[in-house]
Amino acid sequence: PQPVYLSDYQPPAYRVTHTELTFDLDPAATRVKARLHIERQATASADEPLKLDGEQLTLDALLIDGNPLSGNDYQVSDEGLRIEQVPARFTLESEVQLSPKDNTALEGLYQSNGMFCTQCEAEGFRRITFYPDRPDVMSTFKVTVIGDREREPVLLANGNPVEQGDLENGRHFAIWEDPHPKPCYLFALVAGDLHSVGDRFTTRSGREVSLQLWVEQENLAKTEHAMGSLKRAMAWDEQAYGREYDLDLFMIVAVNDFNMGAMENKGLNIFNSAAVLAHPDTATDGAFQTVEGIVAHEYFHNWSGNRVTCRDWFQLSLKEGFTVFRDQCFSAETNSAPVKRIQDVSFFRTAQFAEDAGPTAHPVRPDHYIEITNFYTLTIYEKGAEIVRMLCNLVGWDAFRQGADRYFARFDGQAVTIEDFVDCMAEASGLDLGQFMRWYSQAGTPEIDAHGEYDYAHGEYHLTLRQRTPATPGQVDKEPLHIPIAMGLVGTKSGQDLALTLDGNKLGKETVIHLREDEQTFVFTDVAEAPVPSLLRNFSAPVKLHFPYSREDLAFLLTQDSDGFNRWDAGQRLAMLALDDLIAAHRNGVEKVMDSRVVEAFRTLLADAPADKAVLAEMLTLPSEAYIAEQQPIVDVDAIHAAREFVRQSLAMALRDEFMATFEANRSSEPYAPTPEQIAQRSLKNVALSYLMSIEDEQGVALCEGQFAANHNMTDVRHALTLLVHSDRDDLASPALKTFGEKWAHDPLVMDQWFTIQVSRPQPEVIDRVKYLMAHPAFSLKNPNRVRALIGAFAQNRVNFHRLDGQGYALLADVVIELNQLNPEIAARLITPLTRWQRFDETRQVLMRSELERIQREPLSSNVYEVVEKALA
Ligand code: B3K
Ligand code: ZN
Repeated sequence: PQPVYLSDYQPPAYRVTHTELTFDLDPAATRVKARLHIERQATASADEPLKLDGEQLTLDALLIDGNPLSGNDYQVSDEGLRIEQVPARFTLESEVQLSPKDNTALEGLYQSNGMFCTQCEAEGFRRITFYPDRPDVMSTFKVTVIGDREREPVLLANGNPVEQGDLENGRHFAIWEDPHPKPCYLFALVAGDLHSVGDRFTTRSGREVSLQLWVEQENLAKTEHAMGSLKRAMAWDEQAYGREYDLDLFMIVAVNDFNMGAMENKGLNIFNSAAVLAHPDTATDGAFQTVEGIVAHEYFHNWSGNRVTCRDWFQLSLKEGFTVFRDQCFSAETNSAPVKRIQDVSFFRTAQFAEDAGPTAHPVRPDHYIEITNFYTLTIYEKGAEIVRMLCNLVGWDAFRQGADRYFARFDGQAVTIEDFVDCMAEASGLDLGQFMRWYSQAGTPEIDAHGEYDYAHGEYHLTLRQRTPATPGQVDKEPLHIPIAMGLVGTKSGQDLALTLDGNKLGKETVIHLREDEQTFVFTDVAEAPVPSLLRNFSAPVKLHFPYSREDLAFLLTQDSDGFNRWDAGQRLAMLALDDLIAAHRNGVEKVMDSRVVEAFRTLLADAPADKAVLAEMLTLPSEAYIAEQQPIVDVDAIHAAREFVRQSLAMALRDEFMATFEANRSSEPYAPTPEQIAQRSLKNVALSYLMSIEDEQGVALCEGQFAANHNMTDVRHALTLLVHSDRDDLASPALKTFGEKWAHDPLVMDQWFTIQVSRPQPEVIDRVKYLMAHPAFSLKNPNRVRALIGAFAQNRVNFHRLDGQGYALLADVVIELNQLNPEIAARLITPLTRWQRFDETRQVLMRSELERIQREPLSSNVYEVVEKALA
């Protein structure tokens, strides 16, 4: 497979102004007729051939302006169709045949539970018909769907319904028209036995929009939360960005087999059922929040992605980074803002930092790729969102909003680049964002070494910052970035933020300093008392910041920092210092001793609890094993697990009564609601229960059993079940698992949780459980959610996946090899943990590499090929 380069971009020679499609649906032999209205661009020469993308299609007819072409007039290859001579303006008609039921890759037109559905982004449309499958070709669409009246009573496509009726032989049809020109990756079709829940939304200019959520009958009771989320998102986009919806109808469909979370097809969003269905009995608080966030994300794409789209796939972060930033802000406003930030950053620093430090590291705007599907990454999405967040903070909200208005107005209906977006921000703010653009082209996580000195004699604080970005594959030399660092100086006597004066300018009590050089010193004057600096507040830039904080400094910031995020971060840093010592002790076979400062810090937190219970729950949660691993030069999974367990148990023993009191104080029998207050209370209660269960406290175990049996809501049930299964009390765990599995056997989304809980436990025989569950009748490699729930979850089970006998690696490689044939996109994603082999000890490195090599010897899809090749390079 050959890479595609950004520098090779050429505008299209031909555009499609209007697209007419007719689908005659059949599981094994769907016929697609296309009538494309095509025009040569003024810039292209008359002898420019017409090249259309097309894969796995059987071409049955081809006509230009009504005249059939003969075999000499065109060529069909694995990649598509080429016609040497075409007029400047013409209609091209084609008829192809394809087999949705055999489409296990879930790209293009496929079947899920007997229902027909599509996934076209990025390059799935070429599996539906011959077409210029690139985002800078935008066309209006008219779509006729013909299906079986019994099997497919509901026939949906983008836009507005214009006609429907019956045909012979039990068939019927529906015609849809989408007046907004769109790239073909936003095309969608759904047909099946679906049922809908309806609602309405009136836009602020008075347009009545009909909202429909289409699901299988048994899921009708799980739609309320998504519908509510959609209406909140529609209102938020009007209020925050002045963006209204632009069609009379907005539809969401839930499907069980889906590679990603959801897809923003114009007017017809298609969702993984896991990202849209939620009911208190079946979904956890976390799942409710995910549904809200993804519903909003896909809705926001209607402007950031659909009305204004990407010129080419290198610009993917233009729509994804911006839209993730938008959904993060929305969720922050509807939930607890500090907790949303803590959770996002915590995930980011674990998973994106690891990606940025590994063999598949790439810039937010990559300059080449082999398989674009591999680039729907944390870097494109989450780091892209962090860059947009920095932009917003740099220019300020008002200028950012003006810049966004400009962007939407200027580029409406166009396919544009990241420069176009940043230019609007530069124009609206008057700032020079030249150096800032490096964030898009430079891969790797910048590291900042900071140190500070207080000069008592002059009342000055000198803060020196040095930045460097480590080399990443294909990018050895890095240039300094423009890094905004939000900060304050917290007085050690007063415990208050001190007034900041820099270069004679009075800056208030919090400011943003701009690091642009390799090294810079900032001298704050009139600093009345010795401070502890609070740096990178609210994670103002996606960097690793090192500052030689003492444990006393961190304990101080934990209670005194005015920035909630940094209070949490100080706790994490304090715990990390203790964990580092314990990891070393474990490796050296020395007795482990708990750092009393951590115990005292936790005691203070529990006694003097912050008002936001959700924040407290986060503060009481230790860094995850994955995050701790990220901080180590060589990952020692066993030492990390042992050290973390030791800290958990020490805290539980020392603060047993406090945890018990916290648990009791936060129990509630109120009817479940996914409100921020209830979610906060449940998380705090469940964190306390986790501590009690870590020492198998007798009363704690009874409370855990009771919580499981009470069956009040899935958050509490799942948490209790997880704690039982992860404890050594098999006498309690086995019957609980059995009850749960039998009760929910009919519900795939709950069964996914049942699989995950079992394969995440730390006990070593879990590998056998994974093998046993792979043979379970409810397991299937064809369902991505199930694969993620079982295999994906096992690969996150750090002590067991990284077993020294290599069985964990071998199991994953076996699955990847099989999935490579069925679903290359999912196969390539699943390899990720193996690609991180450089981070482990020699023995594991050898084992991991040999599994990668075993995969490499197979005939590979371009998806898997690209990942393995990078991992072994
Ligand atoms: N835009 C889709 C991505 C789907 C791509 C799958 N290969 C989801 C989203 O970001 O909203
Ligand atoms: Zn998106």
